[in-house]
Amino acid sequence: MFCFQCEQTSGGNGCRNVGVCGKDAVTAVAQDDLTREMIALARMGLANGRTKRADELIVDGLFATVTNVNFDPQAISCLKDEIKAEREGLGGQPFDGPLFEGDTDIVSLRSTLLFGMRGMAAYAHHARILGKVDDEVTGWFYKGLSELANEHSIDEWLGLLMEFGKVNFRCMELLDEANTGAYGNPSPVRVTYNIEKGPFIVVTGHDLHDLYLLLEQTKDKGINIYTHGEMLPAHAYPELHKYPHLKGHFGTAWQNQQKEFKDLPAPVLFTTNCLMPPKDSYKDRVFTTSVVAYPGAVHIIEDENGNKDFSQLIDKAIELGGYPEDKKMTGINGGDVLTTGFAHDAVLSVADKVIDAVKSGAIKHIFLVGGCDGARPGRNYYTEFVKQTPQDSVVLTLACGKFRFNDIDAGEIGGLPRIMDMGQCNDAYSAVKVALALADAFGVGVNDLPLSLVLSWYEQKAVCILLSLLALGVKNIRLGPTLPAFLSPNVLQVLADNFGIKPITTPEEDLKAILG
Ligand code: SF4
Ligand code: SF3
Repeated sequence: MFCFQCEQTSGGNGCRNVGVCGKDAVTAVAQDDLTREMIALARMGLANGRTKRADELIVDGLFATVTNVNFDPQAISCLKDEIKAEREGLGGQPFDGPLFEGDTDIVSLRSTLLFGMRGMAAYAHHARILGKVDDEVTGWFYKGLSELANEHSIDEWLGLLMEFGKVNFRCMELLDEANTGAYGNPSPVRVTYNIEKGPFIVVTGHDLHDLYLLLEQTKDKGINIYTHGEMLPAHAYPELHKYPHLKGHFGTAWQNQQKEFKDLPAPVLFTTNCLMPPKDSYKDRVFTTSVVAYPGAVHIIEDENGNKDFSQLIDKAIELGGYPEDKKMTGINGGDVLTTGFAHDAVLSVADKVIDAVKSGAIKHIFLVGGCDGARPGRNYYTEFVKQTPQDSVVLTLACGKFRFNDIDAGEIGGLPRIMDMGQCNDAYSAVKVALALADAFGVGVNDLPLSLVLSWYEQKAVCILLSLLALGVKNIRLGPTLPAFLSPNVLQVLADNFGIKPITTPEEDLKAILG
């Protein structure tokens, strides 16, 4: 096996015998075979026309190879066989070209495009489940996968990456339309860390529709629902918030799950990444759905009408019974309340206030501190960075990296909290929308705003978001905790020269450089 798609890759250059994430060689090889089958199907589709089934298989196949999603070689092989059958049925040829071999810079650029597409596939999948598909987005998966099999100059690869970044921005917009169309526009809410006594279920991942289905099926059953990780922003959507048994939030970011789930008297439903190999202490409480899978964990399937039967999960919650008494919990910094819901609609509804505050100097700087969390000790940078931001600045945040600081009470500016959670990683769409609106109001470009992006990455959704930001012309992004192993020195240099992208250093130095 060889895999270097995520930030925790072995030795900072590649996992070779087994993944640091727990992915074994059999699964890794099966994922490479699956990727080759998707390339073959995409080439066929481009030449002879797409089918609805092929559209879905390509999106789901790419999503299944995202880090911490699917650890089940059998599930991966089944997907691969289905894709192969679809291609053969349509008369397409197989593809057995290289994925990660060849000239270092070309491997780097090809891998960047592949990993970006894996991230975008996750977003396209969530949007499709809510009935939203977009021809430009779906069509680009065919184009992008086909291009992986073609030879290109470095400039051509960079052109493809920028084109992809724009399409991924459209895909995030599509998912925003899907989520807000189904569940309303998020509005700011305070979410408790307290767990009430009695049976409960924890839901993690990004799929709001899965949460909705479960809320419906647990109505009036005496079972409470708590979000975990990237599901936190669900509380802000009116059509989900209205369920009185959606009570609060449990736990912090994904890398703490083995510790946090150990003694949990409740089952956990994984709707997406990041799933870690479950420890024996809680293996029987892990339930997966959609493209997430782990050998031995109960997998809940979707029927032909798009429904899911969660009765096994519900029975498990009743069997485990929850805590005998209400339980007080806190975040990493000891806070017991989280706020979320500052997506584009909420922020733009107070745009006048924000603009006035910037004009008057009450808000001197806006930071976007967002992205993935992970296990590396260096990620403490983000906690310290936020703690050291001056009182006359605002911190916008999104994705799961925020659990390092979102329970800190950082105070308010002009009635707005200083730390504002815009949502999940895909809500980077909201951040861009707000930035563009501010730039418009001030009659300047985005790069001329008193705005700095300090991002953390771990898996491939961060890759597609980064490419979108670059494609939109956002410059001087600080990225950490380490730079991607799949970016070769030459490719990195091009990104530094063209976009001013730079690695994080220390909170003190970076703040000084930004504000000085
Ligand atoms: Fe290694 Fe990351 Fe690939 Fe897992 S996803 S095998 S940790 S590079
Ligand atoms: Fe987190 Fe896995 Fe990336 Fe959606 S849940 S941001 S790491």
